[in-house]
Amino acid sequence: MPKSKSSKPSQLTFRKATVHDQKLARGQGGDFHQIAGKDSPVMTTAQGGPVADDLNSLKAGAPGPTLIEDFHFREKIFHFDHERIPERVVHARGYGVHGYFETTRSLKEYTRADLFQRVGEKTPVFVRFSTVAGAKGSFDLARDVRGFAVKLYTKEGNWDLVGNNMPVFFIQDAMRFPDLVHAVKEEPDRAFPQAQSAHDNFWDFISLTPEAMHMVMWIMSDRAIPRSFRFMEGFGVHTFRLVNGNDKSSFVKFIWKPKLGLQSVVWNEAVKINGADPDFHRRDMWDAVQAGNYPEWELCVQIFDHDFADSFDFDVLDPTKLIPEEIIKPVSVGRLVLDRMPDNFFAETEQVAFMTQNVPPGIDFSDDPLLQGRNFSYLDTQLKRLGSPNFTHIPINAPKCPFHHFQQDGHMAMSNPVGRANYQPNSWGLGPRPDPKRGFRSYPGDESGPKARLRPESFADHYSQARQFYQSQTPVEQNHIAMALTFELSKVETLAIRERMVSHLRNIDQDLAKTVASKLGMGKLPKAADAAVPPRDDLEPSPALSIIENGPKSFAGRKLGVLVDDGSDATVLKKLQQALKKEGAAMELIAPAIGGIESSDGEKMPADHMVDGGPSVLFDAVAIVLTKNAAKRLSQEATALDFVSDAFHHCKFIGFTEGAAELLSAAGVEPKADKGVVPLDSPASAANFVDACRQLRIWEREEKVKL
Ligand code: HDE
Repeated sequence: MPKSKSSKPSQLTFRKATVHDQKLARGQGGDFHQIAGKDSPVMTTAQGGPVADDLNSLKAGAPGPTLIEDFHFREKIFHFDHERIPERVVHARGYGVHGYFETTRSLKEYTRADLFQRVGEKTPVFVRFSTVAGAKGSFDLARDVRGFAVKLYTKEGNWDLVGNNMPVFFIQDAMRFPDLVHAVKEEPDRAFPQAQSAHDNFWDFISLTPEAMHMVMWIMSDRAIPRSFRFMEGFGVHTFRLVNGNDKSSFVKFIWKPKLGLQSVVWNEAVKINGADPDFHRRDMWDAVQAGNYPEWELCVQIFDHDFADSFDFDVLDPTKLIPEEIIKPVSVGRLVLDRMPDNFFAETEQVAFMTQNVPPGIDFSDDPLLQGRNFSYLDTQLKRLGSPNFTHIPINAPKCPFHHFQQDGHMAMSNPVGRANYQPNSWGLGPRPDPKRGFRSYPGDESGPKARLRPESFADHYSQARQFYQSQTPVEQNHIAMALTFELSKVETLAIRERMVSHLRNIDQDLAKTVASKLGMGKLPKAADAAVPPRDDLEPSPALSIIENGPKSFAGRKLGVLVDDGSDATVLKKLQQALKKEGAAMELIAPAIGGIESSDGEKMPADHMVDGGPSVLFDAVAIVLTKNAAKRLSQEATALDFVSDAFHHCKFIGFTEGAAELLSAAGVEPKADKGVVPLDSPASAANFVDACRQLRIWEREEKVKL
C-alpha cells in the first residue's frame, strides 16, 4: 500500500532563536512593547515577583526542553488549570447586575425587618437572572423557567429572595427535586438534548407527576420565552411570614413587577434568536445598563392572615398554587433599580451564593415543604461549588453591615477573630454576644404530629388552578400553549407518554386536549387521568395572569430595526429616530454592508449590523426604508427576504417606504396586508408608526400566518 504523504515521518528542523524573539523576550520591541501603556504596572507573579518575560518559558537551548525550575511558567499554567469551579447543578447559566432597593411604603405594622421600616431607605442589591436546565454555555432563549434571585444587603444581614419568573413550581416536596432535575436535563446515556424539555425523560416524569400540571401550563405559555429579563415578573413562589415587633405573624407572597411591562417572544422567533444571538438576554441587560436605561421593578406584596389562609380554596403552603391578584391585590412597597454591571463576571455573578435561609429578623419561613427543603440545599450546594465554608468571605457574598462571630479557619479564611477569645461564653469580656431583642427569633409556630412521610390532603387538587390559568389567557396565548405542548410532545418518541400527557390535559381543558391530540395525529382521545379530587370549574378567570392583557401600551425600552441601503430617505430616518427617542426606545440600522450607507441627503451613516448579522428576530418592530433600486437588489437576497417575512410571521409592526414595496411583495407580504404594515409616506407617519408599535405585536395577524 502506498504510504500517504502525512504518514511519512516528519523531518524535525530546529530553528535558532531570532533577534526578534530575544527582543520580545526582553520586552524591548515588537507589538508587545507597543501594546503596553505608558503607565502599565510591572507584571508580577502571584507572589509579587516582577516578571521579565511572559511569552517564553525557560528552556535549555532552543527550542527546549522546558525547565521545571521555571516557577513563573508553572504558576501560570497551574492557575489556569484550576480556573473552573463546578457550575450550578441548576440555574447554571445566569447574568448578574448590581443595583438598589428603595422602600416606598413602610411595613412596620407587619414586620420588624429593618429594610421595611423607613420610606426612602435604600438597600444595595445584587440580582442574578438565569435559565434552569441548560449548562453555563447554553443559549438564552430556551423554553424554561427564569431564575430571579435577589440578594439584599440589609443593615441586619443579607436577605436572599431566591425566586423565579413563575409563581408556582413543579413539585410539592423537596424530596422530588433531584428527580425533576435529572429528568429535564440531558438524558444520561446520550448527553442530549441540551437546555430543552422536549424529550421523553422530562415528559415521562411530568406525566407521572400530576402535581406538576399547573406549572406545565406556565412553562408551555409565553412566560417561558421572555423577550428580555427586563420584561418579566419575579415571584418568591412560597408563602413566607412577616413578623412584627410584637411577634405577630402574617403570611406574605412577594412579586416583582417590571416597570416596562410584560413581553415575550413567539416560539419560532425564540428558535431563531438562539442561532442569531445566543446571548440575547445578556446583551439586552448589558446594553440597557450601559445606556443608562436602568431596568426597574416594583416589589409588591400579598399580605394575608391565618383566617384568609383557612378560607382560601387551596392550601397557601402548597407551592403549586397561587393566590390570584383579583383575590388579594398586590400592594407596592418598594422599587428595585439595576444600575451597574459587575466588574468581573466570575468574581460576582459566578461566585454569588444565594440561600433561601438568608432572612433578616422580621421575615420568616412558612411550613411549605419545598421551602423547608430548599433551606438545606442552598447552603450545602455552596460548599460544593465554592469549595470552602468561607464562601461568605468573598466580597459579593459578605454582608455590608458589621458582622461578628467566632467562626474561624478553613480553606481561604480571609477574616478570623482577633485577640485571645475565639469562643463564648468567655470571662474576658471579649468578642460578640447574642442579643435576644435584636437577634433573629424564629416564629414560635405550634407544630406537632406523628412522624410520617406524607403529603397533606389539602395539596390534592392538581388541576383546578391549571385550568384557571389556561382559561385566563387570551385566545392567542391559549393557542401558543397548545402549540408548545404539541411541539414538545412531538419530540417525545414513546407514544404512551404522549397519551398520558393528553389524558392530564383532559382534566384541564377539553378543547386544549382535543387540539393537542389532533395536532399530534392521535386518532382517539385517551380517557381523562384519574384525579385525586375532581377538578373544579368554578374558579373565576384571573386576567392578571395574561401577558397580552397586561401589555405596557408603550414601546419604551424596545428596539426598532431599520433595513437601509444607499439612498434611503434621510427625512424618514430622522423622523423615526426622533419619535423613538421621545418614546424612550432605540433604533438600529441594518445595511447590506457593515461600513454603512449614504442616505438621500448624502450623509454617511454607519450600520449596526449587516443584513446576515441583524435578522428581524432581534428587534421588536422593523422599518424598511429603501429606494426602488435597493429594494429590487435586496429582493434577490435570502437574508433580506427573511428579514421581512419573519417580521411579518412574528406579528411585528412593519413600517415601509414606497420604494421598499417590491421587497415586501417578494417576501410574500402585501403592502396592504393589515394595519400592522404601515406606509411611511408622510413626515407625520413616522410618529404614527411608533405610536402603533406600542401594541408590540399585531396579534390579529396570527390566525393568518399560523405560528
Ligand atoms: Fe432552587 N436551587 N431549588 N429553586 N434556585 C439552586 O442553588 C433547590 C426552587 C432558584 O442565581 C441551587 O446556588 C431545591 C424553587 C434560583 O445563583 C440549589 C429546590 C425556586 C436559583 C437549588 C429548588 C428556585 C436556584 C443550585 C426544591 C423558585 C439560582 C445552585 C425544593 C422560588 C440562584 C445554587 C443563583 C438555585 C436547590 C426549587 C429558584 C441546588 C432543592 C421553587 C433562582 O441549591
